[in-house]
Amino acid sequence: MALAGTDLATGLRALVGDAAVLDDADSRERYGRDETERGGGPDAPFFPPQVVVLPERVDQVAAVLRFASAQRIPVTPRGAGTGLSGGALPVYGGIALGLERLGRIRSIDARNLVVEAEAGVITADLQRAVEAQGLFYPPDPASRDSCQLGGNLAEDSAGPRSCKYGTTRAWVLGLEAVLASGEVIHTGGKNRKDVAGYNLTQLLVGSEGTLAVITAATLRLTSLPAATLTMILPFPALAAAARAVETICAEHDPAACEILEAAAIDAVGRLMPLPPMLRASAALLLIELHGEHRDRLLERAELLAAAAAAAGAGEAMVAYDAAEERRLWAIRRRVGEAVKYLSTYKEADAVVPRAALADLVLAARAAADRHGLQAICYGHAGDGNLHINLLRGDLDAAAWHARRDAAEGELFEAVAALAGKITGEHGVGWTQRRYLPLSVDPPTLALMKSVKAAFDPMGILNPGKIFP
Ligand code: LAC
Ligand code: ZN
Repeated sequence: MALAGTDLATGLRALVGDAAVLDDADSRERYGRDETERGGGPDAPFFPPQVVVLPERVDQVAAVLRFASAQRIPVTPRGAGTGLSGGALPVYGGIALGLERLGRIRSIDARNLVVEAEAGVITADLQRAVEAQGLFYPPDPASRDSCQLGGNLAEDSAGPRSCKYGTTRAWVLGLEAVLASGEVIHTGGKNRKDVAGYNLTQLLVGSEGTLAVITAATLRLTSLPAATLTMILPFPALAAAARAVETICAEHDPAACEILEAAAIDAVGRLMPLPPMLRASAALLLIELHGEHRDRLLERAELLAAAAAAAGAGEAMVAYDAAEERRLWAIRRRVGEAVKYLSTYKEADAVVPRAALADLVLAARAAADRHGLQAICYGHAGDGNLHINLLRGDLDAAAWHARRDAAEGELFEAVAALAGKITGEHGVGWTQRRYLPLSVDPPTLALMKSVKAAFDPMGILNPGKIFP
């Protein structure tokens, strides 16, 4: 039996103190949204929790979960709220459990190339802290200046550099997490090898806050690349750019290989000035190379440009210094935000085996065209992962919903036919649940549900997510 708002807040204040519990209208409003389809105003999903709890310590997280279990109250864990699939939305109300105050980097162990950090650490802060010691934590979601480690772990977030270095999960050696019952568990550790029991670490990564609340992680590091090179290859069409990716990745091992179509770049052009050459072509690949010496990378860039030219690319542009590199990457990172300013939109985060990327591009375009919608495509070409944004434009609500659902459904059918998945890095969350059966067969889905029941028998943790 769920408690009413005030009783709930009073009970929680007795456990974790007044300062950690917010139930004023502003806070409930703020924690009732994330970045999912935001910018679209009234269309953006909004589910205010009854109460917001911001613990500072793991024992407080445990106390909140023990209480929520006893009272059968839904708990929605949350990082910075930068998610794009509604994972942090408290769709059944209850408690929004923000981990933002668990913000300590507990240790940087340079001898073992490991960092231990709490869920609320901002990803870019973690990167800067290890980089100050010549070390490197590669995962780089577009939102890295504001998103938090706990959210990255819950969603298995990725970004451009996962092309070479893998997604967040590739860097996780161990976790501290709190179960729905309030028990604190520790999985993995600092060891590079560990087959002592099931790999619960990797089960929790990407579980979208439905199995346990991650409070801290032990992360693997590597050494900072000595040299980097960023280059742009213009193409006459998006599919042509997509077709060039296979060879580039097979032969040149880029750290990042991103694809952008002109409409994505134009959207950013409304927020900031752009170099003219970025506006001149229908599509671009933005590529980053990592290595030991700049000279070697320049030689590699020449080979890469020649291979791309054979696949239809125009003249390549290489960023001449670090400031220019940062500028190009800032443009890329702002695409998601820029699309939000254009129109209400729905984003599909489709991923296919890399060699099928051009087919995915064509399928996305065809699905949008069939239903008279504009689609803006960009994303992580090297991972076969495309962000397909369907825009509402000036359609009325009924037409928009009908066309959006039809186009999206056809797109995901095509993705399944290409042996792809409905989401590569944004998560199933709340917005993509109905499509999960296109990516997971019935016995596998049934097993996932029993895993959920084993971790969270009462279903209090982030209910309403992942499963159709
Ligand atoms: C990006 C986010 C939207 O790649 O995933 O920009
Ligand atoms: Zn992305």
